[in-house]
Formats: sequence, structure tokens, C-alpha cells
Amino acid sequence: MTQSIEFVDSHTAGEPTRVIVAGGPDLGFGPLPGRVERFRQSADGLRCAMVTEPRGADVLVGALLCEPFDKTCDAGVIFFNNVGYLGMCGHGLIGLVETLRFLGRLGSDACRIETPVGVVNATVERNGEVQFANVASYRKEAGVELSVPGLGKVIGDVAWGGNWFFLTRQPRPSLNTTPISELLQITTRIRRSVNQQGFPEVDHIELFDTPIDPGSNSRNFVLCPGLEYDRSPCGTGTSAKLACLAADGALQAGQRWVQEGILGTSFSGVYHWSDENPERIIPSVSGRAHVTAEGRLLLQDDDPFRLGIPSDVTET
Ligand code: PYC
Repeated sequence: MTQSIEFVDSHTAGEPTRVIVAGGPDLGFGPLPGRVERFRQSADGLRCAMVTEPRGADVLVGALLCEPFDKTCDAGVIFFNNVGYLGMCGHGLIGLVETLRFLGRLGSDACRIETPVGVVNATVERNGEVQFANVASYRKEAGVELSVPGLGKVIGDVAWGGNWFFLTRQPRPSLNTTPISELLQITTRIRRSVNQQGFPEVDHIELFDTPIDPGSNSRNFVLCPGLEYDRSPCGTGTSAKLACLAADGALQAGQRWVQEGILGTSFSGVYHWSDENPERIIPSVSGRAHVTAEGRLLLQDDDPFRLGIPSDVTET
């Protein structure tokens, strides 16, 4: 017996997404958070099979396309990676919309996508970019001081942008000259400390530096869960950054923020205050995705790596 899973791959500003369009796990119906739990409890091996080696790579983010529970939505999606599940994923959302466009499944240029953490509205722009209005985002705590082994005092903010982030203010290692391996070591240490020192929910760490492109406002490096870093400027990370800037009064509603990522690609962001909760913002983030492949993953019964090779996530 061979299980066949249909996929379309894309990258958004350099960061890959694999959309599972058919043959993925049957999670039944109901609200998306419950379906994520079923994925975790009864089909986690398939998550691994779909994104890790030998059919994928640790950097890959999976997007299981599913029927929405909210009937006002065009589609539902569950994002996952080499170690688990993501609430939202900005680059992945842009990749998903580009994939739906490529497949001819977008009825118009605008669509509503249900994620486990809320509904996201997206639009395909005339220049080919996808803009999405993210879930309400906010800063939970400002100026958190951590004591990090090997780094000393680290200061940053904890914020929600569809995932939980710690956004550092200090230190600010050069993102142009510091080797990626060192950036991974720094951010992994910070994550361990922020988790131990009051914020177990934080799974993304975001460092900042001055951008290379004078048209950008900032450059970032984002550690994702699973010891991989985001090749794009990170859509949920850009949303968390906008929430911190808004809370500081450093960026006004409607003012544009261009976030450059570690590869030099950028996302453009803007926000407005939420009508439902005046302390939260609704970030809109735009970026470009390109489809790179479509095909079928084959899982043969007698393949010792039918369910992939689980990632070694031992933190350094
Ligand atoms: O773009 O939000 C994002 C993201 C999260 C993890 C990887 N990319």
C-alpha cells in the first residue's frame, strides 16, 4: 500500500511553504483548534512525513488546506513545521493564497482564510503581492529583562502577532556580519531564558539591526520553533513588531513600516487600531510568493522512513 499526498510548494521572500491540497490526514470537522488537537494526537507522524527529511527539510512550513468551520471563509488552514503546529504563519498565508491563485481556486482577488487563531483577510494586489490583514496583535509586556547565560542582560518585549515573540532591544548583534550559526546560538539561549523566566509561551525570538536597503526601516533575524530561522522577514514577527511600535507611539496607524529579513527581502506593514479591542492592532502585511513545485508525496508501507526522520532539536 502506498499513501499519496498532493502538494504545491512555494516560497515567500525565500521562506518555503508546502500546501497539502489532498490526501492529508482526515481530521473530521469542527472548530480548527480542535482539529489541530486531533492532528497532534492521532496524525502527528504524518506531520513529520510531510515536512521533514527525506521528503522535506527542517526549514519547510506545512499548510494543511481544510474546509473552514466559519462559513464566511473561503478556506481553512493549519500550519505546521518540523516540530509541531503554528497558530498563524504570515509567509505561509501569502504562500497559500499564491498557491490557490496558481490552482485557479480563488474566486476573486480577495479571500478569507480561517486559521486556528482567527480569521485572516487576504488580497492579491496588482503587482502580484499578497496582502493579509492579520489577527489582532498586541504587546503583552515591555522591557522584560532577562539574565541569559553567556550573554548577560538581555532586554526585550513579549508580543503576540499570531505566534508568541520575544523582540530584543539589547543586544543588537550585527545581522550583516554575524554568522547564522552564531545568531542561532544567541537566539536559542534567549529563548531558553525567556521560557524559564516567566514566558513559557514564547517560541519565536526576533533580533533587529539597521537595514541594508535605505528604503527599509529595519532588518530582522527570527528563530522559529524547531531551531530553524525564517528566511523571510516573518509575517507574524512583523505583526508583533508593529504591535510594539504602536504601543510605544513610534509608528502611527496608517504609517508604513518596511521590514527587511535576513536574506534582504522585505515585507511591508501597516496597522490600524482594532474596533473590538482598542489596545490591540490589526496589522496588514504584504509580500510576494512564487510557486516552486507541485506533486505527490508517496509513503510506502514498507519504507522505514514512511513517517519521515524526526528532527534533532537538541538545543545548543
Ligand atoms: O511568516 O509568520 C511567519 C512565520 C512564522 C514561522 C515561519 N514564518
